[in-house]
Amino acid sequence: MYKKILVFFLFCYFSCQFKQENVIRKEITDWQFQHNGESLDATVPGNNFTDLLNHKLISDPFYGTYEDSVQWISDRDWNYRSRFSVSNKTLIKENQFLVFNGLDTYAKVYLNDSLILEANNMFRKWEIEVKGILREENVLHIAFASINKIEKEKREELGYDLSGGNRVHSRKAGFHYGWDWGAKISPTGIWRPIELIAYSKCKIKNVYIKQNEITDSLAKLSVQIAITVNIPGLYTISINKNQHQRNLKKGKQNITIPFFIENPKLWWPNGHGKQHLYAITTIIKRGGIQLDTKRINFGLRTINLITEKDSIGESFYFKINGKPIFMKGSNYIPQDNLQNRVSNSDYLSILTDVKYSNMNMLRVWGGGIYEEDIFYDLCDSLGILVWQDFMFACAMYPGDSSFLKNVKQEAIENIKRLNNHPSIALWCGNNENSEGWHRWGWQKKYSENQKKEIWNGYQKLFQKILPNLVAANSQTPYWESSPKFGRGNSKYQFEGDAHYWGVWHDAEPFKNFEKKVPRFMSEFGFQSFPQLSTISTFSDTADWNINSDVMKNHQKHPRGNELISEYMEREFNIPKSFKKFIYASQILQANGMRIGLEAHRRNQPYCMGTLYWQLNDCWPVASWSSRDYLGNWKNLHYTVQDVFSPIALSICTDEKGLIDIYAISDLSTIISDTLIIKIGNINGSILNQEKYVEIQPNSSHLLLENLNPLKKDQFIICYLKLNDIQSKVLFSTPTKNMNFPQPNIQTSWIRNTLTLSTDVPVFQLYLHGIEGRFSDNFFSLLPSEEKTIELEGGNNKQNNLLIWSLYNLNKN
Ligand code: BMA
Repeated sequence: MYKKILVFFLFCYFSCQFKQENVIRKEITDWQFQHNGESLDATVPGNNFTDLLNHKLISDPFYGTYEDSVQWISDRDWNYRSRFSVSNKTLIKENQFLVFNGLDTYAKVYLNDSLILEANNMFRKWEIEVKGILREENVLHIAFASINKIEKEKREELGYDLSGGNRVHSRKAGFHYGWDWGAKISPTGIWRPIELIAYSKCKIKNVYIKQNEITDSLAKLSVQIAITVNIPGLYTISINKNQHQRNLKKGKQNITIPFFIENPKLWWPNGHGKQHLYAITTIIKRGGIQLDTKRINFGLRTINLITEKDSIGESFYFKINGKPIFMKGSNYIPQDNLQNRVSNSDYLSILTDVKYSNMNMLRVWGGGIYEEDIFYDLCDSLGILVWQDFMFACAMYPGDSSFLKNVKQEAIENIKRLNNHPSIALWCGNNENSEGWHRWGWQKKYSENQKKEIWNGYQKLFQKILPNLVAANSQTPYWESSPKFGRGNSKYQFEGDAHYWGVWHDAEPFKNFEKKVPRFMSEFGFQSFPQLSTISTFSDTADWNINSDVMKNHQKHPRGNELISEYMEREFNIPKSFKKFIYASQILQANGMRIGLEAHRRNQPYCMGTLYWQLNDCWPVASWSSRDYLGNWKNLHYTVQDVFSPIALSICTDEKGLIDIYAISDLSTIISDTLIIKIGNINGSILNQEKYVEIQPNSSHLLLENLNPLKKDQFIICYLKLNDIQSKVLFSTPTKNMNFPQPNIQTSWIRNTLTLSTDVPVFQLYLHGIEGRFSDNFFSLLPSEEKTIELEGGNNKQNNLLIWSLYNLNKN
């Protein structure tokens, strides 16, 4: 399915890039890199790691403990060279530019031995005029300096350590330096394409569609065009079919042209309406000859972040097109340390998974990268709002003028690159810098003057420069730092967005998710291990023990395995078998996170969003992700799909074990249905109760309260009959105390469709052992039911299917 959508998407995507007579573009693609005195073929876009890997000069750093063996790479300088020819047609153009879309990170660039650029920021795009240096035959040489060396020099210059370590001196992805879910693999190289662009008369630099007013009958827009002109005079600018004459002066200038759309169709996030997109094509002509064109896709929608004082504290919610919307989503990190390995189909696959798990928001976290254009294009078409952090995370950064100037340019370029995307919902200054500074003891090691200097730098950047740039270049809200307050300040429950890490870091019980509900949860999480097939890609069966060196290297949180085991003991008898431990870790994560996700949704409108930590992985590792590095859905991802469905049921208990049942709806109409409550004994006898219910729109709503506590070996599960919605299963005691009988599960296959039935209730039924993705997994099955599952992308080895359930876990 992905492939068909991808081909269609790419067709639309590339057919938008028109060819121009006046503007010539050429990508510089033939590259070599230098290693130990030898010149070897290089891949661009790419980096030194993938080049060394392609030449088999290093072992796969994701495998075993090889990560350690590649650290020398960041101590060295790296040289890349390309020889390229240029036609006479290009050389006669008045403007000739080399455009570097991404250099990671410290690079001196020489064209035919002339130094044309000294780059120092992987997040910037550099456009360098090369007329007069460019020849028919050219050598482009990029000398990348060792990251480690430069950072050390910068640290010496400053005279003290900044929290976060030496990485803060470089404008480079934070996660390259290792994270509590990430390997330390810090590539260097040309990570985004290099193009030669030549033109004469004029060129459109940028087009921004400003939305002035949208009513049911009319959208009033201004098309803001940044343009460079060589020959002054009268030009025709057409916006779609409307032509406008403008006298343009020589040089750079901005022109604004009004544009109207009658009976506009709005863009809505996933689950709230269609993602209607419009296209505006700007064409510039002179004397009837087309000189340049640019097509912009955009959506019509308003977005407001509402932060208003109220009787409890201060709200934090998003209004889209005037409607308050509960945000359901997760935190996104880069998909690989080596970005050139992330393909368009990887973007499509992860973002369709996001849509089908009923999310409407992703937070692009500040320790990664400003994502590729295709990421935002797909978010636009799938209805995924993007909370976009600026790339600053868990640290204090330098505040000197050259650093701030560099960052300012980075911010302008990225805001302008993204400001037409309807998916962009928020620009956020940083991840946890303010929280770290105020509540993690960072200030202790500094003198009063140093503290002042560091905090001044913070204020300049996050309270002045960035908010001003966002306001000047977009219509998107700005938020200084996520979270507003962490768990170190009790205000986190009453105002702003929160990162609640009492569960996990402080080993608090999962039930605390229900007690500590904030206004908007932008991070909370719990770890699990990835699928066994993913573990197999980096280990031998001999390493299959969570304490082996290899497994420990693929667990980056210092207390990760300890915490998983501590929580697991509360719920299960810790399995001795490695495979069952993996299975149990995923159940633990999914059940625990479910408590939080449901509590947040249930508590709307007090709480208006939940973004769990974290959607994905950048390498195969034990982590908080719901979808592992290879794209396998962990138990949590299936659970998220369930909990986030437009109508959901939520069961919870109080301290006395009394049971409440809630319905939550994102729909805009009242739904009538029959609530079925099944209270059963795990041996099979089940009592059914039915109740007619009306589910209110856009709300959370109590359907039944104070049901009697469950008795020994009992469970409860609820359904909405017409809407085919199922709640979670609640047991009378922790799983380890339940005496699950051995089930006899019947299976039958018709092609890729599997039908299952059972003689006794089974829970957390886990289909595995064969390739492919099951349409559902980790579900419960009762004796009276038949469950049909589709297998996507299987290899026909259906006889290898293995089925486990909680019975297998308790049997150990
Ligand atoms: C959050 C994130 C990350 C980290 C995660 C888990 O606060 O912002 O820095 O990976 O916690 O510890």
